[in-house]
Amino acid sequence: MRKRGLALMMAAMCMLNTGCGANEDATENTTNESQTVNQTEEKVNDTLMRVPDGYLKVIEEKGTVTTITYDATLIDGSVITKTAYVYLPYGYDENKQYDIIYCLHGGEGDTKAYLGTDASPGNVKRMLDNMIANGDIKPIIAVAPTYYADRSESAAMGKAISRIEYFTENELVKELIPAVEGQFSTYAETTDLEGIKASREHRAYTGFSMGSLSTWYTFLNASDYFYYYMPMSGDCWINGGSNASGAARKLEQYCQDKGYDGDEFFIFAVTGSDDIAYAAMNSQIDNMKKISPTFRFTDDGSNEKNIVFMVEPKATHSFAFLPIYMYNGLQMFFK
Ligand code: FER
Repeated sequence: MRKRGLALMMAAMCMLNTGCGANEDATENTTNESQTVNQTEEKVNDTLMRVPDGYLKVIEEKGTVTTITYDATLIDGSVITKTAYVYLPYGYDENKQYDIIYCLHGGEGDTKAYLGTDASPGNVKRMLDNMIANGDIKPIIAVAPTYYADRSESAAMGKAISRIEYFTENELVKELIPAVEGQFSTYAETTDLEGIKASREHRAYTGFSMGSLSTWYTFLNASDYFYYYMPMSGDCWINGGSNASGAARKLEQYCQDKGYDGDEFFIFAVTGSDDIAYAAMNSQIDNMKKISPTFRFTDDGSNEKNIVFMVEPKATHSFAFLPIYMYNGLQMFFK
């Protein structure tokens, strides 16, 4: 505890002093880092809270990971049975209502990426148990589905993009949500579109890498049904690739078309300074700051911020950082 406090103090001093590295260990990066890293440091305006020690351990008061199957209509119109993993918090009670988060894997990931299985629980599942047990967040349901028809599709990037577009426009709201929230108790009183819309303030969406792309697309394709978004390490591609100003323009135009004034959503965007997504994501955010009045990065007195962008020093493009990203993001959600 004392050690962590000291490290945080050093990190804070570090940010004031432009000569030292973005890492907590002030001695590590002094003179030989590239210009890019120094620019990165300037962007690290806030520090992500550390996941407390022991938060990835299996505990007594643990939730369960179960599966749900549902009919999913593919792009070609055929229907297959798909499986999603569902986390139910400790003491889940079908007479209560729960906030819910949908968690999407990356291009090469699958439905086990976040929660694992009940027999072999993943990092995020164990962390949810600990966060809930310690009162960091209220009990929530988490769902880990896939935008692929089957695991064999995960190798081809082009497939991922087309599947993500299709998933966020169709399957997500028309098939997956009704299946999950028809079976488990959320704030959706009914699972038709009206019921899903009415409960949007109790629904979040997150994803890593290509799952982050799917998060931006869910904003663009299904914002009637979700209030909270957590894109992790992935920017909003336009026509299959990064386009920072194009993405900012598209997101702002979408808000204009919807008549949004900025109170309709909250986005926690996050990545690592050494992540392959850093440059593109950072550039998108910079463009959003410049041209998108609907996205409010600061409180201006009368309006609260509706988007936060945080960068974890040294973090690379790895699932290993999901716990710290989600530990921080989840505590900003469902307020
Ligand atoms: C990004 C960087 C990397 C991104 C996606 C990736 C959507 C995906 C990489 C992979 O799956 O190999 O900014 O944004």
